[in-house]
Amino acid sequence: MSIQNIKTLTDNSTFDIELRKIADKVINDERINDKDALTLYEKAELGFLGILANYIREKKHGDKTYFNKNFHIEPTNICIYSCKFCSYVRKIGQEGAWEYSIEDILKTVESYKGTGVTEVHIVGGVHPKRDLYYYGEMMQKIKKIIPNIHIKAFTAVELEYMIKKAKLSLEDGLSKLKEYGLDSIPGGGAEIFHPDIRKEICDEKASTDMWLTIHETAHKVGIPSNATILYGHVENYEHRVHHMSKLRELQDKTKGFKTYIPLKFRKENNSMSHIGEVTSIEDLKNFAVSRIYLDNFPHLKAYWPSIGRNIAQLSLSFGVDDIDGTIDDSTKIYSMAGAEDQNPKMTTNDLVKLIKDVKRIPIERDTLYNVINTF
Ligand code: V47
Ligand code: SF4
Repeated sequence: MSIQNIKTLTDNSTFDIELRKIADKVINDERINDKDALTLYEKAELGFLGILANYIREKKHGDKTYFNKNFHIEPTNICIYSCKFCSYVRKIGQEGAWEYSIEDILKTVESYKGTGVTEVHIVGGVHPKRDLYYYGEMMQKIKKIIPNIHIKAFTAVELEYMIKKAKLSLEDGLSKLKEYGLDSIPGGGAEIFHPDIRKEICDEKASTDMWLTIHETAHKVGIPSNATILYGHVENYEHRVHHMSKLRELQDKTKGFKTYIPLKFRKENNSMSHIGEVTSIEDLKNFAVSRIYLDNFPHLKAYWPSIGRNIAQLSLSFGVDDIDGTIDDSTKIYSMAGAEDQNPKMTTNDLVKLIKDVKRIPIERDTLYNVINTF
């Protein structure tokens, strides 16, 4: 069904008046408010959401669907915090803990030399003994091996700790990291901003205000970033809208966010397993409402290792225009939490096929969405 048909459908007097008003706003390029977003979550059926979200997606990007050639480095899973949803955290000396040395990491980087990767995504636990200077040295050495690689690294949670440990202000700490080679900041650590839920699932780590301030300061010193939400656990729709409202507000101010990445809670091997997981319908619905609400975010990403390839492919009709990258089996966060892909890895051909199979145009991008190759 096209957007014209949506008009015909909603003009029908039996159609829900609130949903009709929201559809009119979308068609007229007007921003929806928090109450509208809640109404979409609570009342709208999936097909209706898909049409509105797809209308926005195609207006912004046409059929273009972005991916990149990337790999992850997770220097350590040792962390001073114990977020309840985290399946991979370990304490020093605990079975299953890892801490790679800079030499180990450089060996990994060396193995990607000449392969065409454009991005390395580096995140891990907040290790009590590792600091800003350690990670600075690591980044400098990485760039000696692959000078043009984009380093997207450290969640706001890791950044808060390392900058505090270095006794620097946020602005000075981030500027220093930029000098060392930090090019952008990934969206992790956001989880859910509402204080009631944040307290329940990750009480100890960086607060909502701190997460937002770190991203705001990063944007100020010229470091772009992403934003995530961890959804599908104990939060309700109001909490999700509250989360997005904080991001939309900051983006109005700085325009420094590149992409929004909803991350579905995966339940294996963590202390929230009993909660279970939401359905794939809920995943698609959440992508669609995110696309409709976050009008100032250029991109919406479905991170395929977290939801599986099939839902990532379907999401391309629900507002998503980016499916992250090749990954090359280099992240453990989702395999340890029970995601479908136990060894997440896709070749460029796999990604191109996945995108072309749903009649979209695959675009290899760099981290900042400059086009590298159109397929
Ligand atoms: O902040 C941890 C999430 C995040 C679980 O910016 C879990 O391009 C679900 O932020 N179930 C880190 N999620 C990953 C992340 C990310 C991933 C891909 C791309 C980008 C980007 C950022 O992983 C954490 C947390 O929200 N996480 N455990 C779990 N059991
Ligand atoms: Fe540590 Fe991050 Fe896991 Fe929380 S989610 S316990 S901060 S590694």
